[in-house]
Amino acid sequence: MIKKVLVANRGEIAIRVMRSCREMGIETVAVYSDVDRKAMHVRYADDAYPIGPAPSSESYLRMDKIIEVAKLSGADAIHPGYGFLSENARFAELCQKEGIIFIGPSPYAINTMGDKITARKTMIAAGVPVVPGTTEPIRDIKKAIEVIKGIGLPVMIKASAGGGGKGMRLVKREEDIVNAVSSARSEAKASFGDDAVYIEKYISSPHHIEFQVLGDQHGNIVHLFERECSVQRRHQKVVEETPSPIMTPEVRMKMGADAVAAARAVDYYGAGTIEFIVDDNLNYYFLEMNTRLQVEHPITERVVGVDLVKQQINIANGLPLEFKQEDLSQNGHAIEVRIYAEDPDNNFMPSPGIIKHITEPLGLGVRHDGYAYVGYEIPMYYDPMISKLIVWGETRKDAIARLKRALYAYKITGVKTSIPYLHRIMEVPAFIEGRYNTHFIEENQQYLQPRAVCTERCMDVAAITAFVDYITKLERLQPDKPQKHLGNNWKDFGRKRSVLRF
Ligand code: MV4
Repeated sequence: MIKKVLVANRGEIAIRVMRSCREMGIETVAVYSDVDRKAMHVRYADDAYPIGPAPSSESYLRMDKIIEVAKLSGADAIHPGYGFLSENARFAELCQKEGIIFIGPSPYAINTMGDKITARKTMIAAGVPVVPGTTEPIRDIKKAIEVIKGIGLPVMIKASAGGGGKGMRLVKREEDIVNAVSSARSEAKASFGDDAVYIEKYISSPHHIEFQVLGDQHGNIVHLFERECSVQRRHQKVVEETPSPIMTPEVRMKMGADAVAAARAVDYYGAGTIEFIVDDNLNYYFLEMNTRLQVEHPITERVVGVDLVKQQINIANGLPLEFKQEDLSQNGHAIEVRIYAEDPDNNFMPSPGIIKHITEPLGLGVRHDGYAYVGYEIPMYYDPMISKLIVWGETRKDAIARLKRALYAYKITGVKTSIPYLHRIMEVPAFIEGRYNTHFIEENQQYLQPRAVCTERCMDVAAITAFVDYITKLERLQPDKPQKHLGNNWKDFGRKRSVLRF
């Protein structure tokens, strides 16, 4: 049984993984780059080892160094988190070879799903619906034009090694085919070292709905229902919720069964996600499988009541799943928003810097997964996500109200954040009504612009601090004069100073 886990990651996810380890009585080892010496995950772990300079290619992506630290520290398993080495089949293999448990799926499953053309073929063989298109890489441009005429324009040209939008081209006109294929090809070559591209029919206003799956090493696979992830900006998710507001019980059952079939087709074990695009008539198509724990996993944890990291560790230990499909159900509604160190009022420019103040939201139904603390410098080398705010409510309406309450209380100074932008999203009619697809952000620009200053009272910590400073100064200047004129009503002071923008 696993006794010590090396977490090959940083930021909120490293801490998230260590929390479950601690609850399970498992020791933790952190690794860190030079700029992360003072990072929270280093403080949280039982043990911490430096692995190199700031660029991830010289630290968090260095398989050799990470394996070396695992051996040195006596870790018997490695959890890769998300990003970095989490979907690297060679790393999973290397762990195996070195006698270290990789807390994740088999190298075979990672490889098969990592190559989108192979994944499509495998899904077709498994009877899982895929977007109409090709199952072989395009070799001959003349043949490609024939195929596209057969499918009908518009189409998408996609890189087989891609995912997440890289190496992807939308083609609307026949005369653009040749250029689109060649530019997709060269982008794929440059990004992935593999220029294989394929064709899919374009689904015009899709929803992005994904299913969480869990499989053990004995062939048991269950799904933990869906996550609606259509609120995205430049292929970056901004808001995720479960259940999806557009789902029906019938379609949910069918998609869940297909998600399990998709996982079964690669003998999947571990936690994974099947991504579907879904049109307005609830026709759905397999898009890709993510063979890792995802950023948005907490909404599933909250609604289904399962600790996904604990399950990953149990699965890696070879234990059978402790529940069957019929034991699982969705309870209430959860929403997650991602807080980025970016300036939403200045084209989402990254805003690295030192955290001067942070008040995290608390209270009933609120979870905050982060890693920032006062004095910490958000480095510019990694993903600018600083935290995730996850709320639960009995209904979708309750969850939205709770999220707005939590965003109201959430204060970060020192860096710009997307908090005001997230607040604005919660006021968009289409979001409130649950009528949105992947075009939500572009279609609702008018609601998402910075708003006029709002003069509502805001009793934030900055205001209270400013008041106390003010009184202290007065008392120092006039020690004999009781400061009665302001009374002890700091709320007045707070009201005067408050500037709440969202
Ligand atoms: C598509 C599509 C429409 N039709 N494929 C974007 C990222 C990558 N995972 C797949 N993506 C898409 N593939 C076909 N055949 C539209 C998108 C897409 C999208 C998908 C999910 C979430 C947000 C999106 C934003 C733009 C385009």
